[in-house]
Formats: sequence, structure tokens, C-alpha cells
Amino acid sequence: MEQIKIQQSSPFSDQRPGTSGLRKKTKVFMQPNYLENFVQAVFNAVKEKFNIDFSQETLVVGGDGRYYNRNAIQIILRLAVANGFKQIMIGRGGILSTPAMSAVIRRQQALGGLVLSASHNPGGIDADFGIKYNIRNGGPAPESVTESIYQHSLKITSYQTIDHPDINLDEFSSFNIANSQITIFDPLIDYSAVMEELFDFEALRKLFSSGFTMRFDAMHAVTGPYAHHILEKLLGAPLGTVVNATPKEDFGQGHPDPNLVYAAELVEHLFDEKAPDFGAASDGDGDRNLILGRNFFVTPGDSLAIIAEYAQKAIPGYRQGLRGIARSMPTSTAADRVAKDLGVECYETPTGWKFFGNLMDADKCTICGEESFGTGSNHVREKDGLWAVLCWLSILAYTNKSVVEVVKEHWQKFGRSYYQRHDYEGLDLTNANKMISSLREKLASLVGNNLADTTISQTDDFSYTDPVDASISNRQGIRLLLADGSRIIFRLSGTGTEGATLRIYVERYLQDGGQSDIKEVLEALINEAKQILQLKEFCNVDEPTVIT
Ligand code: VG1
Ligand code: CO
Repeated sequence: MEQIKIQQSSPFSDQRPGTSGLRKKTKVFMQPNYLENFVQAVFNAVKEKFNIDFSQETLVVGGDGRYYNRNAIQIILRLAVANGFKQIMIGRGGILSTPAMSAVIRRQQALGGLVLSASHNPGGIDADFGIKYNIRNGGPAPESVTESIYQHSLKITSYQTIDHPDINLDEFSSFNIANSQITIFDPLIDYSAVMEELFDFEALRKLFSSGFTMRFDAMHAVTGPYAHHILEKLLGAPLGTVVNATPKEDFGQGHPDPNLVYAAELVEHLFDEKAPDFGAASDGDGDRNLILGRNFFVTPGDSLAIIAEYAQKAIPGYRQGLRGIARSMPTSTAADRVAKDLGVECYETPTGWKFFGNLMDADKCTICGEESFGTGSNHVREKDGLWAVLCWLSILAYTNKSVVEVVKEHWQKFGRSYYQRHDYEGLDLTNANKMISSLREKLASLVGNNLADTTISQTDDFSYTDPVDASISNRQGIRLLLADGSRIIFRLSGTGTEGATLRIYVERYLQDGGQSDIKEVLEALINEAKQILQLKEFCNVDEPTVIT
């Protein structure tokens, strides 16, 4: 029997998880003991916090297939065996999308899972890697757990591992190492089963057989196999509907972020003369979605609102109606108006999916979303790219209308939130921090000032009290709320690995049927936002890197 080794190690000081797990340059993760320390800190934190006996528990492991995924899995496997897990389940080929991880944890009643991904960040030896722990409900560990992981990482002196050669990740199999059962399983099964339970696959097959056309761009990332299986095999979309479908270690040198900038190829195709009826893409780990109609982009805020509007009517899994809706604070308020119309609560949470878990576990909300191309529901505890695509297909099948018609009807009925996010990537960290501190200092004095034809009625640094466990999260984004309902929000990203990324979110609500030009509607707000921030003075930049 394999000997369990206690390997001496010393702490790294930079292992505090961000918005979604620990993300670093791949080479940082490749340092001796770096990944080992973090994983042992996860095990130590979970054991202490939940008083767990690992010999009764299953751990699920898988990732988005990026560079270092396979090596990381072999390392984690040895640690998990040495820490005495009863069972360790690994997606074949090391592949598991983030929403599929959530589905597997829930259906297999596992203790939790380790997702290896840096999501929308690029992959490769000179790019990014990441790891995230998900808890028993299938969702990302809440802040109390991630903070405890960080505290353990700061005091770690050793980790437990075994001497064992690498295992074959590519064959379905089940075998024992020491006291653990290792199972290499099909990453598609549980996830596809959840989708079949929620959606009317027969109706979607009819949609495709009636000649409806779409393109799904998997961006060389993890959703390829899932989209191929569900859209082409189960729903009968023609072969070739799913493009860039084989997960690659460097995502074909691309940036697996499904927005108008990084999914340019798909966008071009949908704005072409020969465009299909519908286009969609997802990110590195399969939890984000981009929704396009012919010559038309659906903003994530509108998409969330429209999915919520139609869910009960168009999707069997929501026939009972919605318990509530939740959105992250910077996400547009379009969903709030649908919630009001449906007579349900709309919750406003900080950025990051970990804040939705409690609401869904307590049955307070059914559908939730973020402006960053993330939408999902209580079928799992992660955002889910392919789920959003199936929602839209269901809406199109139900209404028998085009994407554009559906969105314009929504604007007619509810009005439109003109909304944009401007990202400034690669800023100097110290300067960016100074800029935000300086804004914080003058925040109170801004109230009452005129801004873009209206006045600033309230300013704050968003603080959230979880309605379920009363935990408090402070400093979640600086808000300027204007008298006409418009909003300007400033945040620094918590997922980047280089310098700082500033996000400026602007929103203006108009009941104009959605006819206005978005640039014109938002221009004054954006200019004022940059001035108040003194962006040029502090960071010497003026133009954003990405606008979504
Ligand atoms: C970004 C998004 C946030 C999202 C997070 C993880 O965080 O703004 O809405 O939940 O990424 O998404 P930040 O801190 O960089 O703004 V993913 O697809 O990386 O799991
Ligand atoms: Co992602």
C-alpha cells in the first residue's frame, strides 16, 4: 500500500481567492508546492469549518482543459488520496465545465469539487491558471470559506501526499489507490440529464428540423463537447453548428471571453448577409454566454430580464413560476422591472456568483445573472452558458419570433436600460488603488452636484448583508445614483492577474421603446464618470480596452 508522506512546505503570502477562486499566472502555479499548499489549505479549512471525515466523502475534480490542467489534476489526486477521501471523481480527459461540476457535485452528493480554470482569462504557460473550491450545494465557496482557506494558506507548514505514478485520465475506469476509489467518469452525463429535465427537448428538436439555423462558438474551450452533444446530437442541429468545439490548452491563442471584442469572429458572422437566426458563445469554463440575433446583440442585462420574463411560459422546468430574481449590483435594472411585473422579489448582490448560493438554497430566488455575460438558475449553483442558450432557443420556439422582435417587444413593454461597461485593463496597481481611495474620500461631498442633466442623489460604497445568514460584505463597488434613476458604478476587478482592471458601469433608463442610440444616451455619463474619477490624472489613460 502506498505510503502517505508528510511533505514539509512553507506558506505563500498571495493565496487569497478573488471574485472567483485563486487566479495567477500559470508559472506561479507551477512553482514547487504552490498548488499543493493551496489544495491542502482547502482541505484543512473545509475539515475544520464543517467538521468533516473525508473517509466518508467524495471529491470531484476537473477543469477547462487549459495548459497545466492535467498536471494539476495528478497533483490534486495524490493529495486527495493522502488526505483520505473515500472517492475521487475525475472528468475524463480532466474536462469538466463549471456548471457541469456543479451538476455532478449535486447529483453525486459529493462533499465538493475543485475546478481548475481561470475562466475567461487566456491560457498557456505564459497566461493564466486558476483553482476554485465548490461546496456541497454545488456552488462556489462563500466568503467565510474562502477567507478561512486563505488563513490556512498563511500558516501551512506541510501537506500530505503519496508517491504514485500519474494515472490515465483518458479511459473510463474505477480503481483504488490506498483507501480511495478513483473514478474517471463521463463529464457530459449528469449535466445533459439536468438539461433534459428542465427543457422541452422535443420542442427544440422541432425548431431545428423546421430549418432554424444557429452558430455556437465554443472558443476552443470546455463547452465544445457539451454543445456538440446537446445541440447537434440530442437536438438535431446540423453538424457544424458548433464551431471551435475542441478544447485546446491555449484556446487557439484566443481570449475565451464571449463578448463583442473577443468573440469577434462570431459577431461578424451574425452581422453578415448570410447570418443564421441565432448565435451564441461561451467562455473558457462554460459558465458565461453571449447571445446574438441576426444583426443584433442582446446585452446580458436584457437577456437576464427576458429569460425571467418568459421562463414560466416557455420552459417546463419553471412551470411553477419563479420564487424570485437576483442580479449583481452593477447589472442593469431591467430584471427588477420583470420581477415587479411577476410580483416576486429582486435581490441585489455583490459581484460574483458565490453570493447567489444562499438565496437559491433558501428558495428565495430561481433565476439570477450578472452583467458579465453570466446567467443561471437554481438547477445548479453556478452560472451556466449552455443553459442560457437553451433558454433562448425555448423562447424563440415558444414565441415563434426572431431575437430582435423578442427584445424590441420587451423594450416596448418595460422600457430600456441603456447600459455599458467600460474596462480599462493593465493599469498600474498602485495608481489605480490611489485613484479609488481618492474617489472614496470625496464621495460624500458629491451628493447634490449636477451631472449629465440631472443631479447626484446618493453615493455609497456598496455593502451587502446576506438576507439568509446575515454575513456582511463591504466595499463592493462605488455607486453614484442619479435623480433620474441613472447610475454610475466603479469597481476594480478581482479576477485579473496583472496590474489592475478598472470597470466603469453606466446605466440610463428610458421609456422610449428602445429606439435611441446607445452611444448618445450614455456619452455624458461616461465622460462625467471619467472626470470624477480623474482617470487621466491618476492612470494616464482615456480610452477603455473593452466596451461591453
Ligand atoms: C468578473 C465579473 C463577475 C464574474 C467573475 C467571474 O469579476 O465581473 O461578474 O462573476 O468575473 O466570472 P471581476 O472581479 O473581474 O469583475 V468567470 O466566468 O471568471 O467565473
Ligand atoms: Co467563466
